[in-house]
Amino acid sequence: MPEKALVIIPTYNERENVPRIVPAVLSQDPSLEVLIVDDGSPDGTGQVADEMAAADPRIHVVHRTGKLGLGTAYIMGFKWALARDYAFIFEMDADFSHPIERIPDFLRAIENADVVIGSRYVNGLINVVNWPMSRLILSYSANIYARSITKLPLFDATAGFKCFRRKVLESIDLDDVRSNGYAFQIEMHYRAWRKGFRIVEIPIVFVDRAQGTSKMSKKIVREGVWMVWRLRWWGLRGRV
Ligand SMILES: Nc1nc2c(ncn2[C@@H]2O[C@H](COP(=O)(O)OP(=O)(O)OP(=O)(O)O)[C@@H](O)[C@H]2O)c(=O)[nH]1
Ligand SMILES: [Mg+2]
Repeated sequence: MPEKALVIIPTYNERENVPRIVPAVLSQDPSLEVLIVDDGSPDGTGQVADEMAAADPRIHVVHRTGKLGLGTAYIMGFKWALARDYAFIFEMDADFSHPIERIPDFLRAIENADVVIGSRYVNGLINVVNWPMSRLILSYSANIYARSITKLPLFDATAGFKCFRRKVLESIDLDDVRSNGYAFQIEMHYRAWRKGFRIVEIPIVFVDRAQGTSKMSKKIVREGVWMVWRLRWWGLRGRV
């Protein structure tokens, strides 16, 4: 039996995207399964996902009662995966920003790594398509800021398309992870790096969503601004 991989896709109002993205993911490799973590989307995404799961044993869904944030959605997904026999666990957005056809490259790279990150900014290149300049500047400067404060040796510290080897998630205290917005990505990278895991960045091209709406907010940015200081503090104290 080949080792199984789970692609976790958190959703909030992604009704147009879910029926297209899930089959696209599953077609990349027979070892793949999908877990949708839906936060009671008012547009009925959860129901659409349930119908798909009923028709295909490789599709799974968990529901939460309201919009509780991306970070806690992933934590729930990680715990779900660790309670089962998945060897590799992916994070991926539902909005086609992440190039699905690169999943086989992640599976190849993880053979010699513990975490594989799809990076938009490897070697100073900027591989982002269709973002307004303001959003690009925000993301790029957030990366420089996060790197300079935490010393995290990554080009794309806030990347959201990645694959973890199971042991990485097993070794992180998931109940201790604090951040919920895009700081969540920084925090997971930081914790994995501090534990000495092998982190590899592979270049990807990130494309802005075509369907549905963004959940980016000022609150998410604010959380990122102070969270990196907290991580640095934890690092100094040897807490993570
Ligand atoms: N379950 C759950 N999913 C969420 C939540 N917030 C965002 N998501 C999902 O997380 C993924 C990333 O969210 P996006 O809205 O694309 O956020 P973003 O990528 O920062 O913003 P965009 O620029 O619009 O792409 C998408 O699949 C969303 O549906 C949440 O609170 N709960
Ligand atoms: Mg997005």
